[in-house]
Amino acid sequence: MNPPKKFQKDTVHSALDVDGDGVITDAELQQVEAFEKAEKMEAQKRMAWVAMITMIFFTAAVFLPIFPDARIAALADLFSLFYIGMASCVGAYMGATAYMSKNR
Ligand SMILES: [Ca+2]
Repeated sequence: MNPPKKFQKDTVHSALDVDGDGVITDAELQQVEAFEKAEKMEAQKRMAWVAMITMIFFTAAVFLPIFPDARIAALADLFSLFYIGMASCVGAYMGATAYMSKNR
């Protein structure tokens, strides 16, 4: 039988030893994986919120009198792309969340 594997001193993987006892167990690896998954989901949620808030603020800003009509007309094509991009970010988040909760 092979001897147990050892990590070098101060390895970059020492964060995987959650309880700090010097042994990286399968349970600890699963725990770290779950943490990373939760972190990723949190980042995606934040992205969706930022996209939604940006759309709202942008729409409000365009209606302010400081925004000249000529500029709105010139940027009309860009505006629709902006809304499609932001809305698809929100939609993708909602779709991914619904898909993940279905497969649980
Ligand atoms: Ca440990």
